[in-house]
Amino acid sequence: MHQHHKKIKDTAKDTPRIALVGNPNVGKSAIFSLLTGRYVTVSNYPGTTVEVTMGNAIISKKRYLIIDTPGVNSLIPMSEDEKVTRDILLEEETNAVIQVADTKNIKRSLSITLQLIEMGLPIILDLNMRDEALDRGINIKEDELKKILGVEIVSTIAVQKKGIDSLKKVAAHPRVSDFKFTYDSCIEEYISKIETLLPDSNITRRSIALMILSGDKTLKNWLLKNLTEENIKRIEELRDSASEKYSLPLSYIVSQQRMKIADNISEKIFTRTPTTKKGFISFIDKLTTHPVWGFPFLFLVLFGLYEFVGRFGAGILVDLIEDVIFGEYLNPLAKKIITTLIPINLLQELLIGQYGIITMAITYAIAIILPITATFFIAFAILEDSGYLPRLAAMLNKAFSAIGLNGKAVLPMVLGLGCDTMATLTARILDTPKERLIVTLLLALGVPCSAQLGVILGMFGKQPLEALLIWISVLVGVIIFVGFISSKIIPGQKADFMLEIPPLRLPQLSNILIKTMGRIEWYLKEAVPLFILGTLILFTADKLGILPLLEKAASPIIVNFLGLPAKATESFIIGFLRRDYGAAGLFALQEQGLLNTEQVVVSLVTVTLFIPCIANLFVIIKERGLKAALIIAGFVFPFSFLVGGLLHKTLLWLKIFS
Ligand SMILES: Nc1nc2c(ncn2[C@@H]2O[C@H](COP(=O)(O)OP(=O)(O)OP(=O)(O)O)[C@@H](O)[C@H]2O)c(=O)[nH]1
Ligand SMILES: [Mg+2]
Repeated sequence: MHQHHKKIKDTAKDTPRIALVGNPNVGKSAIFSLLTGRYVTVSNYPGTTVEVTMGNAIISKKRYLIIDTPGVNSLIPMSEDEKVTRDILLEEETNAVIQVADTKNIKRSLSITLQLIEMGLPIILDLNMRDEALDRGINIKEDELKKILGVEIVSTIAVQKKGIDSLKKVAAHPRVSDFKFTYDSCIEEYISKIETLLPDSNITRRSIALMILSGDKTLKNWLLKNLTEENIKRIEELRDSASEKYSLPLSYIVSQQRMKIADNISEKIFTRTPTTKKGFISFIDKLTTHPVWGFPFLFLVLFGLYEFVGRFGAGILVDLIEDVIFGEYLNPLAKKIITTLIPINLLQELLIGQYGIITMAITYAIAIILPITATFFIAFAILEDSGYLPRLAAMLNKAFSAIGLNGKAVLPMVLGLGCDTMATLTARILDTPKERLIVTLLLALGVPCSAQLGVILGMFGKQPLEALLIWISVLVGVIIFVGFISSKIIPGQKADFMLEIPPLRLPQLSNILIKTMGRIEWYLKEAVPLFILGTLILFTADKLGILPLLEKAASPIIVNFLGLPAKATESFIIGFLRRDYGAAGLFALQEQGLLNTEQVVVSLVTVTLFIPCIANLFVIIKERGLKAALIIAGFVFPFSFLVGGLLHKTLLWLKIFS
């Protein structure tokens, strides 16, 4: 297994460090941005952050290194992103931990606070989302809580930038809590036995002993590194003999007892005056998750996407930029300049020929894909920030559990519509390797990413609605079919942990704009070089006379089996580099009138299922290993053509578009 969290660089060794830790989706990244001035993705669903981000902050005239971590439900990690956070605390010296808590859910947060106290770390408790707590009539007796825990407590509203100054003020003076609490005598006995065998480290022996007793397997490497084999063996014997004394798993017993202590504290400090506010938002909330009305609502969302991205982005904006700005001004201008300045024919063609860098790569990237992607990014950011995505995931949970995935696994699948590469990283929030593998496979196979989806919606915008419906049905069918088969084939368990549903929120314009700009920048940096590379490949192949040969060689598949024009081969070649580029090639073919409706459906189904883009492939290798990546690619590639071909035959046979 590879290491997820990178060691913090030695150059920053003297800078004191503050780690932001807390449950998922409580606003850690939002606080991080406020402290450091550095933007990191903030979204309204758990699992936004799956890697560590660092940034500098000046607090009381001193420089600090602030570390943003993935959210944790417990510091005894169940999933890989949780392990990242635990490992920071275990293996890096942190001078302070700011625990960010959701004030509404203080009880849940206190359980993490207790674990941090157990670790002996200097902590500050930040009660965030005070606005939402107040809305719900929730009040926390901060002074009381401060007295019980003996640590500094501040309350913040990250989205309104409130309370950050007081947070900074106390951040310079973290305190180690002297709150003591114990487990039942049998557990305590084993804790003290194991403690004596453990070395000194960044966190207390007691907390490590509790991790061991809870059967934390992710600790193994650390133990091997820091303990003698003999001691490890003795520790394992102690752990086994302890767990024999209980009929339930020790991890459960320990967390139950800790939770009880959290409950007791919460009872003393938590008050709630019932509110009767039932506004528009709570009406929408009911609608989105309703077992029946949820589906019309989903349809409404999809329709909105289709109108905004497919019609407005791919229709109006693309026409404007491609036909007017590029077609009438930029490309003719570039042609004029280049033909007068560069007299060499080959170079001219390289820039402005049929496979020219300007006329093909740049035009596709900027004139076709950019406007579509940008509109999609905006729409997607609104969905992300409103909290609709986890609701969608919860609604689809039933369908997905039939194919061996739980509600948590649906989220990465939905996020794949933004970017498959990022979504593959988000698979880290899943608890079992089996689920992570299935999700990775399905993402690589059948979930179109934003750029590709945008182009596809743009093409369907010019076709009858049945075309789009067939495309959706085939993809959903393929995902369910392959998901079902793979859940039977791939060994391992499925976890039945349900996804936590955050409240619906009105998205903030500023966050949407920052996020969209960030994504556009990322798109331009990542996509354009690959577009140029793809164009160079086509250009060279064309000049060397290979292109016709390739088209001929591929013609049994492309022409005979899929029923597409031979020129579509080019789209599949560049589709190897990026899915959206492949789709853009088809977009151009359609514009030239070379594809009829049936061919549009077949080619888009094939190109959607077609292998993931290079970036996604690299992430698959990084996350799941080379072998898994090769198996996935080796399956997806022929499978996409198989489905495309079968669809072609079926459509012909049913005479749907003829
Ligand atoms: N109303 C309100 N919303 C907040 C506040 N702080 C953060 N949010 C919103 O809560 C959501 C989660 O914020 P993030 O900063 O991504 O949370 P996180 O703790 O980093 O989440 P993970 O990385 O998934 O663990 C976003 O939609 C934020 O805009 C707050 O004080 N009040
Ligand atoms: Mg985060």
